[in-house]
Amino acid sequence: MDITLIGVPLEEGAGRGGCAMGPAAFRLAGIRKALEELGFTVTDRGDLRPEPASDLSDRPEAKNLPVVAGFVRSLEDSMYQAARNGGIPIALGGDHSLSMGSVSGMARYAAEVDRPLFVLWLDAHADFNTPETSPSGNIHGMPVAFFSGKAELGTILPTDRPLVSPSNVFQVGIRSVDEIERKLIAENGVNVFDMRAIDEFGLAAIMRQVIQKVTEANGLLHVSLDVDFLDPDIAPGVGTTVPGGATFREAHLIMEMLHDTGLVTSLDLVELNPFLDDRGRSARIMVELTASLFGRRVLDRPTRSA
Ligand code: DIR
Ligand code: MN
Ligand code: MN
Ligand code: MN
Repeated sequence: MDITLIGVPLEEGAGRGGCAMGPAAFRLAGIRKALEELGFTVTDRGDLRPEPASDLSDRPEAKNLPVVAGFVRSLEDSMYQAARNGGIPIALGGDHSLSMGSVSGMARYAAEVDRPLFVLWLDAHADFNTPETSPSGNIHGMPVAFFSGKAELGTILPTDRPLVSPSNVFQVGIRSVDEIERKLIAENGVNVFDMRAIDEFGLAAIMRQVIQKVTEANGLLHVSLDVDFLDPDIAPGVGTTVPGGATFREAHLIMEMLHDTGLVTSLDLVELNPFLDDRGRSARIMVELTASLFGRRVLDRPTRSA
């Protein structure tokens, strides 16, 4: 099986700079070698070099739209092409606005092979703002609304592109949602498992539900991992830390359970800000989690139930 790495040095969707250094930090933390050791053939496509979209203009409620749009267009096509060539694309971010492109590209591929696309959104935030509801104007708070067709952001991508139904989006780890955003996720039927749900039911029970839904529908599964899903004590290298995040073991459990299903067909690693990191710890934990997702395990046998 082939894995394609796509660097996306985009930081203009976030409120502060630094995410553009993310792809370099993932490479330095050894993402390629970790995947090769698991038996994958890895192609690193280098970093995308987008053309800022000259047909779109900057506006206060969607900051840096032309730059974000340039990356999104380019990534949409790169993800689609990599999947179409039979590989698993991994977007190395870059801020979370890049998921407008990665998810849309996978939605195009899913429509072509006539299978539904599901998205597992691992994040402290719901990222379901629109230019009208966003308190910050930062586009990294809008990607889920965008690929669901609920955020009007001009013609970043064709309006007749395949969308993802919000009911096919599973959000896990959520603990910071804006006031109007809260109404939007409820109205649109996004499946939200907040930190309370994790505390109350445990991640294994939540993941079994997600896995069952995707399996029953014969779906493709895109995983979008925001560094701030993790507790800031273990992953400080992100601009929007929120206390009370997932632990090291909780995050690994998700990855290990997903690996056993073989459902995952694409991945985003986003919001890593190496400028804020502590000696590469956050980059390394993201690489470790990626290795777990693609099959690194402690023992060479299926986990037994106790
Ligand atoms: C906040 C913060 N909800 C916003 N969002 C994100 O600006 O829309 N922070 N995604 O990482
Ligand atoms: Mn996010
Ligand atoms: Mn976040
Ligand atoms: Mn592991």
